Amino acid sequence: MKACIFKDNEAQKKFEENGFVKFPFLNADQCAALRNLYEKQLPGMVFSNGLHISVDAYAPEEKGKLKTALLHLIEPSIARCFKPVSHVHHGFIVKQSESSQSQISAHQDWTFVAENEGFNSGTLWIAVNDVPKERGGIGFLSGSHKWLSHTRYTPMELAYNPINEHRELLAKHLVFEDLKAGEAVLWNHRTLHASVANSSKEDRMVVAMSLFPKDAQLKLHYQLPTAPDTVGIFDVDLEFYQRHKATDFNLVYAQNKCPEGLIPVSSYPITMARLDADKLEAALNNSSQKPIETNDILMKNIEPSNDSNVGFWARMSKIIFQKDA
Ligand SMILES: O=C(O)CCC(=O)C(=O)O
Repeated sequence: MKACIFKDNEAQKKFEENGFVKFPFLNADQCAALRNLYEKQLPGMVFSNGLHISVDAYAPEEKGKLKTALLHLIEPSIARCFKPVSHVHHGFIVKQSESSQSQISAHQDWTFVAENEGFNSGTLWIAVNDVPKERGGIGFLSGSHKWLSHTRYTPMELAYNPINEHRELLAKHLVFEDLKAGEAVLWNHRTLHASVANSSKEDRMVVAMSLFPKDAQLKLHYQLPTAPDTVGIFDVDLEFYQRHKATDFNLVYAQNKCPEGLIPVSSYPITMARLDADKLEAALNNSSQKPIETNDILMKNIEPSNDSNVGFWARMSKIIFQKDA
């Protein structure tokens, strides 16, 4: 990998091997201060199906204030655990107690850096209270960052991802991590992950942000409205994702424009490679003996399916627009 993220070699090794790693991150005082911040934010938090995601619920100015308040408490831990990193997309991800619809289905996160040049980015997901599986816990498909190596682009309502039609199968192989308050997980944005509904009697309080090495340029991968079989790559500044919500890109696309009138620095064609369900299942069942190779599970000579109407992104649209996607 071009740039290491963790100072601790063991954590870095696990992150590279498995695509996620759990580690101690906050002390008890930091957790207590974050719980206070959460209590102050709670009256203004918008929930849908028991789920609040600050980065998609708040306006840019509110996001900026929350980022400042969070980093004031968290920055010492970032400096302790990580080599020089940049971070974007700061906020709470809350699941209300006994919210039977608050699950998030299996997905990968967007591409934020030049992964093809060896850079990696990830989500830092910090448990402010204990997060066992039944409190909306999170699971990962170990090693999937290595073979699900395609880019993930916007607008999310249009984007093709070969995992879309295999979510249920993939979800059967997730490894769930119980977190204690103050522990965190960093996962590679390529790693397939999902979280279950909160069936416990306590709200789940998590703080999350996206993290990447300081020397990596932040990118936006956006399907070009003027050439819809092509994804444009845009260099964007560190406040770009604070100025935008995930759903903004679809609105800009509908106007036949690029976000903020930006010009792509490069582009690539959308390939629509599909995965063969039987080969994928066999590879997943056999993955402790033989690492999965993308080429071994690709479907040959089959018409592509662009079913983005299921799963995480459809769910996000539903949450954000308050309607069926
Ligand atoms: O907070 C959760 O339950 C899941 C979050 C997630 O999947 C994400 O941030 O990509």
